[in-house]
Amino acid sequence: MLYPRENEVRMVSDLSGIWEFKLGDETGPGARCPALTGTEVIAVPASYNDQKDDRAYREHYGWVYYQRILTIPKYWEGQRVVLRFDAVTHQARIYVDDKLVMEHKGGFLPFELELNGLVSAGSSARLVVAVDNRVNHSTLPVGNESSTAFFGSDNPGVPSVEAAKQWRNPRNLPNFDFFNYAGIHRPVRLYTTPEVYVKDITLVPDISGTDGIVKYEIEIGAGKEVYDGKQEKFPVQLTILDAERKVVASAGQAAGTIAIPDARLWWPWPGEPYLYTAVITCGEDRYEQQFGIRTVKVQDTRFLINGKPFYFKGFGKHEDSAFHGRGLDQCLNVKDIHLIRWLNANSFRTSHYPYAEEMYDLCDREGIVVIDETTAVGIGAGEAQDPYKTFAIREHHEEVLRDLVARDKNHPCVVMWSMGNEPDTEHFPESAYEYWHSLYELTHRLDPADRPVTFVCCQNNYEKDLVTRTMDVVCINRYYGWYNLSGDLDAACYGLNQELDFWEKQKKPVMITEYGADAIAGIHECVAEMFSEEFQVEFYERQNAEFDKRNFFIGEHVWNFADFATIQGCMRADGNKKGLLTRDRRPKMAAHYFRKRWGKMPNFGYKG
Ligand code: BDP
Repeated sequence: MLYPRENEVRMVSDLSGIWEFKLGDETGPGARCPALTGTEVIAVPASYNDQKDDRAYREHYGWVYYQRILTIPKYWEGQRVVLRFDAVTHQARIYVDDKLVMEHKGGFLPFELELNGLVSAGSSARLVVAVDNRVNHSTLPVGNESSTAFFGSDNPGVPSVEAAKQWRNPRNLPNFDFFNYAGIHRPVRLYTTPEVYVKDITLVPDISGTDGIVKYEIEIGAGKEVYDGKQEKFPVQLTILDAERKVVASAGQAAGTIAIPDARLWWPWPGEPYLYTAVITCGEDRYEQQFGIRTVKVQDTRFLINGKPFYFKGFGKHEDSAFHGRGLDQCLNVKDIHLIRWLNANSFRTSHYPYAEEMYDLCDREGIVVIDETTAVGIGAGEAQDPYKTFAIREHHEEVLRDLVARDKNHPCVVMWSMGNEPDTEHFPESAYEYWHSLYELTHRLDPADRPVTFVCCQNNYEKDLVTRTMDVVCINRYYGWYNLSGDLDAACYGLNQELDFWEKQKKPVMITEYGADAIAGIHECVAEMFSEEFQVEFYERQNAEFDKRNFFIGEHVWNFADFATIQGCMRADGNKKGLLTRDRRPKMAAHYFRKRWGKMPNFGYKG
């Protein structure tokens, strides 16, 4: 799905601002939704949870309602008018003048609908967005339906959410470790296109000698018009511009291959992340799509970008900040990109969901490498239940993969897809293999550029796990010295080395996608113990020394870039404190340590 961009023929109107808001309950709205009364104010985009200091907001369970008037200007007559939601978490029902016009499941990817026929140019309509924040065994991310909550609400006296309702307010029991923020998290926009319009663009770059080669495909959509696909009626024109907007190549078909002589490549920072622009015209429409010329390939135990062995230095992150919750915050995104550079890092994973499109645009431009992850976090329910046989998630998971690849396929910053985080691969290894391996094949088929595909594996019995070793890159989350062998870094390094010996035999590239220790900023000790800043530094120093000895080891992503909000619980003091930075982006000692370490490590050839 193309990002809405304004130009000489397309208009974009951002509906961000103050909307009306009302908490609902577990009974969702039906086919009709009458006007809301007795509303409160709410900012869009942002999570609703922290906008009012009220437990009812913070811990809400079920539906909420957003309302505003939308107006289609008279001068948009004759245009296709589209209402686009970048992300509504987790489930949305859209009403135009009382009537249900669209439903969408999944809280981190865009969806849109044409308003032509619903609201005419020169008139207004009442827009209501109903949003459900419930997570359970049929949603991604996954919520618990019994007392096996991830952190916190783990009460052995509560056999199920249903039973708990007898004496406790119903609540979400996330099977993931980030606060279950909800609401309209990203912009809502109206945009126009001519009736015959550029619907989609696929650009697959390659390198041949000094030339850039781009395989392209342009899909044309038609509103009321009948698009017959014939060149004569709606000729498609593709023009490639360099960064100075000089024409470097052009073609007159909707699909083909185009060469860019003496191309400048997209390199991760501090290399030059050079971007070209594809300008597509068809009939009256015009759309511009930026892209980079770069290749990605896994070869033996190496991860190659433009043919050179890349070493990942960076983090798992979250979209998370004070007041906004998980809502888009462009200022924070720019700050984070600058901090990533300050730390001399080169990459991050969009743990544990697709991020806002604006962040990928920044990463394209600033040369930050991204591992793009789906919302599949928390698939597992212990040894008593095979999640792959009992959770109704497969169809939705496929849909998320499809929509994610369709949304992000043209970003040069995206170098690998992560199908999910820390599912159960240990208790039901065969089921897990069946599930993940078929999705792995699907993802390869979905991506026209055929990027490497992986998923991120939980600390487990790695000998039993049949899936992780079959991924293009083995991505492991490990907490030796924290959740196990707590505080004992000698034993932690021993355990880690045992495991690295195992992975070495698999002859695959391996990276650590999470490792870390909580450190509460300001706690200092001479003899480093858990939760102090000194312990966090020592934890990383010791384990990094082990990674440095291993040739097949292609990257280190610390957990986490910054402290972040989680559900309250006895394992969390005001959230997860494993950040190198505090939640308000102040560096802990470990940030200074990594800044020095990464400053000395090249992007390419670190392991020869
Ligand atoms: C890992 C999860 C991550 C958590 C982290 C932690 O992937 O989401 O935040 O542990 O416990 O298991 O800090």
